[in-house]
Amino acid sequence: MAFSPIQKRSFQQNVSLADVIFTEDLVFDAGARSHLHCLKTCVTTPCCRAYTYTRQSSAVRGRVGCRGYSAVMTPHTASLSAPGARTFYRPLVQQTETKNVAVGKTAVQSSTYASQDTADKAVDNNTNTHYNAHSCAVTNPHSQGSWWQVDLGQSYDITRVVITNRGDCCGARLRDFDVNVYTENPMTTPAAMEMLCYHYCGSMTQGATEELHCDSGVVTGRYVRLTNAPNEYLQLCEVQVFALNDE
Ligand SMILES: [Ca+2]
Repeated sequence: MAFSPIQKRSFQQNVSLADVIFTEDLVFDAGARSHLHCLKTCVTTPCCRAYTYTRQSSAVRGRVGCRGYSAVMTPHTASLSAPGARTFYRPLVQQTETKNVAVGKTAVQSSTYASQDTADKAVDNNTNTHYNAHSCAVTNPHSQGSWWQVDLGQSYDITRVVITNRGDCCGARLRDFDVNVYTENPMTTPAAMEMLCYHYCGSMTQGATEELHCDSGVVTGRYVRLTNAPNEYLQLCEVQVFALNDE
């Protein structure tokens, strides 16, 4: 895999651990000949979004080497830095926008499990995670992966998507999903170009709300589609979309 300066710049040193919280999901734990080698290992390893690199000279008791993590911004604390380790993470852009541009917009999904589980329930500005609250969009399973899609009504420079998973049951069904962005509606334009904002690795915690920051920093488009792992129900109690041009 070619390694470009852009990829190198897509990581920045984590100068304040308070600003960025990681899950404990370790993607790899390996030796590294150099910082660049460690960076390359993360860039070329699926799901690696952060890494720590510890040089021989600065290691105290922690392992010398390179660890990669699947990083998400979640409001719980975790400490993954060994003494002497430097931590690097994506994304580069510090995101402060606060307006959810998806709320109330037109949503559709691949199928609807029960009559009240319609796609619009994921943009109804209600993050209640109990199925019986009737504020979750739920599909049937699909061999190609069930999907849910929102039309934002105009093009936005999307930076992150915030997903709320079902809380009363079956949270592990939401797993290994893609969040893609399109400029054209993929329902009416099958050849519409798909731009990946985020691939979620593993299952999301039941009842959790997680912020998924687009790997490339910003993805510009009008349609946001979430496609779940094949043969799973898709259960989304809320999907919030944040963008730079959210006026
Ligand atoms: Ca909802």
